[in-house]
Amino acid sequence: MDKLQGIDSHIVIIGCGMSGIGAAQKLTKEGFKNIKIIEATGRSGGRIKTTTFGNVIVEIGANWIHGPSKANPVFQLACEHGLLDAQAMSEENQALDVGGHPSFQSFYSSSGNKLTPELTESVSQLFLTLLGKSKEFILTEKEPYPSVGEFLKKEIAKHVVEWKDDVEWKDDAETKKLKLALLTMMLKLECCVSGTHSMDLVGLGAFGGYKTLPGLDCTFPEGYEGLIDAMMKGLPEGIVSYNNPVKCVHWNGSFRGANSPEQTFPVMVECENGETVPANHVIVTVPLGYLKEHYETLINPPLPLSKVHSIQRMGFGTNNKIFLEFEEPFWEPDCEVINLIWEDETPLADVKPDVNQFWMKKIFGFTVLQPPERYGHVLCGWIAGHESEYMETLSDTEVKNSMTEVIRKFTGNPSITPKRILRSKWHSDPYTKGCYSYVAVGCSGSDIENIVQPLPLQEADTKPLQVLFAGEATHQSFYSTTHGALLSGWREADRLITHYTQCPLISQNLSSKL
Ligand code: 6YU
Repeated sequence: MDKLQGIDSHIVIIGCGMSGIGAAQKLTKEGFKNIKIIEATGRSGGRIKTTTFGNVIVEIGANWIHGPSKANPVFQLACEHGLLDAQAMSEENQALDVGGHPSFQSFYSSSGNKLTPELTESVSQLFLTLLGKSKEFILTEKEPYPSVGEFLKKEIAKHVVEWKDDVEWKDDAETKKLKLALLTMMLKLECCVSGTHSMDLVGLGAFGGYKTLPGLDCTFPEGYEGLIDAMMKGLPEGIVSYNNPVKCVHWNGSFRGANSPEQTFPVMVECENGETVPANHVIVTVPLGYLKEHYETLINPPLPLSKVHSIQRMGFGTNNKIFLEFEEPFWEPDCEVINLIWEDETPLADVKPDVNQFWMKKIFGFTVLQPPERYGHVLCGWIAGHESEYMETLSDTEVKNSMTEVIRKFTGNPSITPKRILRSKWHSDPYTKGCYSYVAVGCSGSDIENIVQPLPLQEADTKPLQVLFAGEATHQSFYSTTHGALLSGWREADRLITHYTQCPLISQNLSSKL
């Protein structure tokens, strides 16, 4: 790759999240000299965001390395930089394959009781089996229902009928009601996993396209942002222009550089502050949520319709966290997850929830930040969808009061009061507009392919690869994850590297320079 040392093409990367940093990392390593990252906010990391909560550190964005094992590049980098604990790096941890699904654990019901394992285990098993089945339609020509939600609910309805005859499921009406309430909670959890308002919005045919890697999900003891800091240290100083939102990417033009008026560039990045940056190539890594809102003005000439339709079809939703700190734990020492079961709920009823009044019912439960020596007594509540977006509009006091009410109701303990609260507000974040992408009803893998296609679309054009697209939503099988984001950044960097190493004219120029 020494040949590339001479290449002085100007490359602008929009967005300094995992994908943008990944692209910059690969390009600089390969010898590209004129790389600039333009970032709207005052920090690197994007949806990887670690902060402090009282005396502890918490993750406002990405939490886990999903599938921490050899094939996961985020895991590899984290190991290289010494950011994980011994257990996360152990061969045993890497070999564990739980299919990427969080565990179900302690179940509290809205009448203040704890549900027994006899009741919860068979329901958890049923749900996981049905979820597994819903991923199989990626292999078939046609799916029986448009969405994962409809499929799961139809299957649940079939099982409810069979419950009468099956010895194992021979239950009284009250137990059946509780089992349906449990399944409702599991659907809410699934909304958090997929980052969607309802599983009725997630396309059944494409659902199995998401791939999991082996390894038991792990966290960064000192925070996910430590990885961003380590990666940033490997980039040239001053490579990022912060607090500089990009307004428009003008392409297919002939733009002169301020410092080199004799040279022309096919692309020009216009920032909100009036700054203009000419470039040979621009890699756009803004989140899909941002792109959905701004594609009409962000790219000029406008995006081809095939891209627009795919951007509109792909799903991008909200999954927020609500951190609560307590003086003392009310949960058992080894508890990792507290699931909340609203006894009056069933997945089989077709009711439209009153989002504003009952938003808190959408929380599927709380994860316990472990170990207590590091985190104290902190719970993290998870809430997806419109209820999550509504929660963002409330004050801290309103959210804290609602959480206090919920916890007292479910534990039957009227004196439990959280000390402190902190929550994420990803939907109101103007440069993200939600959390992560999912394949919505009507979507297929070809929508992701369409979004990825660089501009201009026609390869015959004289100036190819003017605008390239990366970011988690552009990865076929790891969308919604940090490793998907990193791999997408590497993919677009590789596209440019391959372009220059295979382009005969440039190779000739290079050999004459070397
Ligand atoms: C993971 C996890 N995780 C929780 C929550 C969130 C996410 N993810 P970035 O947004 O980072 O960067 C773009 C930059 O562009 C940004 O800095 C902007 O400011 C900037 N920008 C925007 N507009 C601009 C403009 N005009 N000009 C200049 N700059 C501009 N991933 O691996 N583990 O535990 C979680 C979680 C609350 C919000 C997550 C998790 C997702 C990752 O955080 C995310 O993918 C990457 O960080 C994105 O990097 P990027 O570079 O693309 O964008 C079956 C099936 C289901 C599928 N889902 C499976 C579940 C997996 C998802 N898990 C999620 C769970 C949690 C808790």
